[in-house]
Amino acid sequence: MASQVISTHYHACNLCEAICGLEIKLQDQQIISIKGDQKDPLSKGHICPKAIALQDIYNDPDRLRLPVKKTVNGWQQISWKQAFDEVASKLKQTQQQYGKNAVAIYQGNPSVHNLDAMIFAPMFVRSLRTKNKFSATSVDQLPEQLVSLLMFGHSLIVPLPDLDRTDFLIIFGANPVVSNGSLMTAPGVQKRLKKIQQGGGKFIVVDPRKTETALIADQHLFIKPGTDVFMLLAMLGVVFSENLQTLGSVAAFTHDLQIIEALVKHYTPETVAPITGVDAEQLKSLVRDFCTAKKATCYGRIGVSTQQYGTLTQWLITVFNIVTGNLDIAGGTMFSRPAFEVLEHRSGRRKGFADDYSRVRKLPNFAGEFPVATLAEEITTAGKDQIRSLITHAGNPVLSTPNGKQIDKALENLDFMVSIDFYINETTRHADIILPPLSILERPHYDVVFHALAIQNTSRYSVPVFKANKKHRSGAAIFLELTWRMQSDNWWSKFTGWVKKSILQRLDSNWIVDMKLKKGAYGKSHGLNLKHLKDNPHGIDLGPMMPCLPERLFTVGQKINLAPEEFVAGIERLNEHLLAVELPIKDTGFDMLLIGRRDPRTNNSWLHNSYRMVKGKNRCLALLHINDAASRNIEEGEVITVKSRVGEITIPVSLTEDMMPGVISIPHGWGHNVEGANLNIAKSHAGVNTNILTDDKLLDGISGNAVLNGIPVAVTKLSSSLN
Ligand SMILES: Nc1nc2c(c(=O)[nH]1)N[C@H]1C(S)=C(S)[C@@H](COP(=O)(O)OP(=O)(O)OC[C@H]3O[C@@H](n4cnc5c(=O)[nH]c(N)nc54)[C@H](O)[C@@H]3O)O[C@H]1N2
Ligand SMILES: Nc1nc2c(c(=O)[nH]1)N[C@H]1C(S)=C(S)[C@@H](COP(=O)(O)OP(=O)(O)OC[C@H]3O[C@@H](n4cnc5c(=O)[nH]c(N)nc54)[C@H](O)[C@@H]3O)O[C@H]1N2
Ligand code: SF4
Ligand SMILES: [Mo]
Repeated sequence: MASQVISTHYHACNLCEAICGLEIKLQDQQIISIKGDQKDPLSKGHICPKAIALQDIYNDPDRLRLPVKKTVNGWQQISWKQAFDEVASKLKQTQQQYGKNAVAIYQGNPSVHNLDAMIFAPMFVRSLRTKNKFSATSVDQLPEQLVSLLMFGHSLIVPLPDLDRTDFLIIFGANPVVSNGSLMTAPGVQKRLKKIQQGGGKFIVVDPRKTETALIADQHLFIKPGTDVFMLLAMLGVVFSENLQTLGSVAAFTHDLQIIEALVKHYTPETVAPITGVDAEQLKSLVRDFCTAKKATCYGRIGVSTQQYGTLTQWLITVFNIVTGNLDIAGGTMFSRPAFEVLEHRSGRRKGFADDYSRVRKLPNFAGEFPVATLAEEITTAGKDQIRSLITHAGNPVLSTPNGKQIDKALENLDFMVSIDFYINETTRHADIILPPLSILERPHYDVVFHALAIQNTSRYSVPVFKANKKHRSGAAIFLELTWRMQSDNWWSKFTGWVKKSILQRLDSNWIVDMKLKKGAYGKSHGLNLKHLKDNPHGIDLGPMMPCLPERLFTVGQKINLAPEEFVAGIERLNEHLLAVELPIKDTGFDMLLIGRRDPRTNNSWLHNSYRMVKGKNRCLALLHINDAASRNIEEGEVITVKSRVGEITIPVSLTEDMMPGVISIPHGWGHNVEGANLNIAKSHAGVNTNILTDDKLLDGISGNAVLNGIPVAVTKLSSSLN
């Protein structure tokens, strides 16, 4: 008989950047409800439809709990000892035969949502001594981080829109009503946006699609994909030509305003309108309204980061915030002060960008990593330092990185691949061994990254909801064991037997969280430590963002570099680049531009194994303007062919007036219909991999970030492309 005892647990949702607090009720060790924690000082009860997927992941029979090995008879469970022995021996064999750089690692997005990975993965990565490191950064926020590095001196000083106190917000290329916000941890973002309006403020969306966010905005401006840089140049042009510039509180330590003025003066709303599609008068009033608002902030995200001028666009957004006097003031663009400090002084030996170049395509590294768009060719191109073995951690590059077919094929060429992941999916099916860590509800959590990106300073620690089975391993244990084995030729090898075991046990994440909290900004002032957080399971409010410049700058002389030379040179090359993009479109019939989107019940590529997330009508659809459909004789619901330089897919279409004509939108993360993956997704809901179309050769020219928006494609009716 079921016991009546119901227990209540508080835990963070780690699926997206909103880091909502959850109230989870259990009966007989079964989850009976997942609700928003009303007392969480940041999320205040907010959750989205994805939160319940945590229950499905926990219960999912397809989720691996123990290591598996690929054999001629399929996947077989093996012991942890055998798994670690074989992984270490294979990786070392590659190193001995071909050198350290022949082993590569790719870390996916959930790595930054995972406490164990944040603390222990870096040590493991260092133990490999390879320069072939890759991550989801280069299909995501690389431009923002590069801008922060060159302007503020550190890649983690990320400017955040002070949503709760602003009067005027411009959003470029983000759809926070669906994505729940990114590089802007702001759970319940829709409520916060509505509050701006209720207080008499406004927000405006600039996007090639009239999105869910645009629908509730005060104004929506359609923009041609990839042309935001021109719109921003013209916006800055208006600031200077109408003499609206002011550096405000950052004037005393901001360099090079005159370089910006000289750079933008050729760009007027009228000259850029034919490129961007944005009406000149509307652009002018946007700038004037922004400059007359008391507190204003301009924010851009994935749609402007993962495009051809991603870095320049993110740079100009930050410049726009600065030269209108809105940096480091309440209601403008500010910086967090997290309880767990993420800014560390670097040695100064390396600058963190372009310290090294990739072997095949000579792409610059950032924070020690190369752009993932070059991973496939680094595996398939023969020569010294060719990648022979690969480790993937919490990632699915086959579905998430450009030219998906190419990377899928390249993974077949590896001598050895190990994945640290709990699903056999489109990528990990190529692994020889899979090492599964505990799921989120079985492990403690402190959000190192997203507290640091939150628009309100708070701190919260979650104890595991479920006690882990002793036979299973945490991510910390996996990384420590692998580090120990890969470092066996140095100091770590001196420790053996119980000494090693006790070091491994003591070195859990909790100890480090406690130390960091005590040493951090609120250690003394608020008595913040692990015990204090355990005693306050809803989390602790540490107040709104506060002005913190120039103290928080890491640049030489603590100055803001308004005009880093790499970016200025980028603008000077802009016109040449534009020609280069336009030409292939005209020559090849790729006359439409592909962009992406997200769906409320998806999380990149990996929640689709939860039936509750995919049920209902198929949502992996191409969105097309009715006129583009009419001119191609395409009807609602029909299957169309979309073709790019590198690939071709077929996908059902949904017709709308909410798309800019000439633009097609397809969500990423789908395409589960492949052989060898052990996922329980019906064919009708497997969707299509849009990254078969994105081009690994099309990159943001400055950072090497992948271009995932603004891909030239040809769109045809299925039958007409078959003849
Ligand atoms: N066309 C297009 N492509 C895109 C984007 C786009 O907008 N358009 N967006 C890009 C962006 S922003 C991102 S962040 C990337 C994401 O790309 P990736 O990071 O490569 O892919 P994910 O889908 O996040 O991969 C999740 C994997 O992590 C595993 N996982 C989940 N939690 C854990 C954990 O705690 N530990 C371990 N070890 N594994 C775990 C899951 O089982 C799954 O296999 O996709 C990018 N790709
Ligand atoms: N439900 C759900 N939430 C998620 C995720 C998910 O997969 N599902 N993924 C998480 C991750 S990893 C991230 S990084 C964040 C991303 O969060 P967001 O940045 O909000 O991402 P999107 O919702 O894809 O919004 C990008 C927008 O850019 C627009 N766009 C495309 N090209 C251009 C262009 O050239 N110019 C302009 N101005 N706009 C353009 C698209 O139409 C789209 O509306 O979301 C996170 N949250
Ligand atoms: S918004 Fe993000 S963090 Fe909040 S419940 Fe949904 S997936 Fe989880
Ligand atoms: Mo992302």
